[in-house]
Amino acid sequence: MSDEEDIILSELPDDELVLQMHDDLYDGLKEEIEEGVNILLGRDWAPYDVLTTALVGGMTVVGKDFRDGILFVPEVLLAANAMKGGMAILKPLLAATGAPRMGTMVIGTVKGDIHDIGKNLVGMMMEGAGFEVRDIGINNAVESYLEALDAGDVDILGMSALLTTTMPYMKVVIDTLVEKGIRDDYTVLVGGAPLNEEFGKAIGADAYCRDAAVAVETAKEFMARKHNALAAG
Ligand code: B12
Repeated sequence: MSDEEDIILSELPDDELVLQMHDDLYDGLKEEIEEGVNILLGRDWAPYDVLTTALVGGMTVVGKDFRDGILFVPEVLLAANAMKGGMAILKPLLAATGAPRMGTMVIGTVKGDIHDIGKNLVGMMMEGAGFEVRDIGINNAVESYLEALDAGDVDILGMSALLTTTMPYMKVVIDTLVEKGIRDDYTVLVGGAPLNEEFGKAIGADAYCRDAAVAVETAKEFMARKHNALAAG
């Protein structure tokens, strides 16, 4: 039996528990991640801190080793699955802030891209901030974005891309909105690890957001501007 199996998560102090959770995420141990999340919550950690420190922090390590060829797709899938287990516990807590309704966001990952953890996280945080979130999933062609926007009452369009090969597709979607004369009906927010502010500007998005917290702040700012503009007539 390895030392690893002797570790009792609930007996670790916070900082060691977080490091252990990074290891467990790396190893794709979903049950351990769920247990760790519950322990931290039981120790009065804010759900957002559990999310960023224990889960996103762990995924950063996974990302590095994936990039360097130390981890491969099957392992990363397991890590993603463990991460989702933890996120499922946090989701209702992040959404239950009782914030007033802020607006509606359609969010989806672009065509050719199946990464959804970041998108899901943004959706969770937006819900927590009082937005209605319509998540249209992964691998979205321009038609499915249009369909979701057509459903009505949408303020914000959020697009996610994690691959340098799929991020240009965001421009295809925005250009289509322009062609149809509906671009200005929406605030377009874009995000994903390979993007940056310059790219966001170049494709005609309203803003690039580096993480879910920035997404919430940016969305709130744009909603406030919209309300002010409406109030000014
Ligand atoms: C997990 C993962 C996978 C999982 C995805 C599981 C899932 N359900 O999502 C699996 C194993 C399936 C996978 C597959 C592949 N992957 Co991958 N993957 C990753 C990894 C390790 C982590 C991504 C992640 O979840 N991060 C954690 C979240 C929380 O962060 P995030 O996504 O960046 O999101 C935050 C912000 O970006 C922002 N944000 C994100 N979206 C949005 C949207 C809006 C509207 C806003 C406002 C903000 C926002 O807010 C989020 C929260 O804070 C990254 C490494 C990395 N550094 O990103 C590689 C990475 C993205 N993958 C990569 C590659 C190459 C692939 C594959 C092509 C591998 C292969 N050979 O098959 C395939 C592609 C499949 C496809 N067609 O999409 C490369 C991309 C390289 C590039 N330059 O394009 C990366 C960078 C790894 C690397 N360095 O090589 N991958």
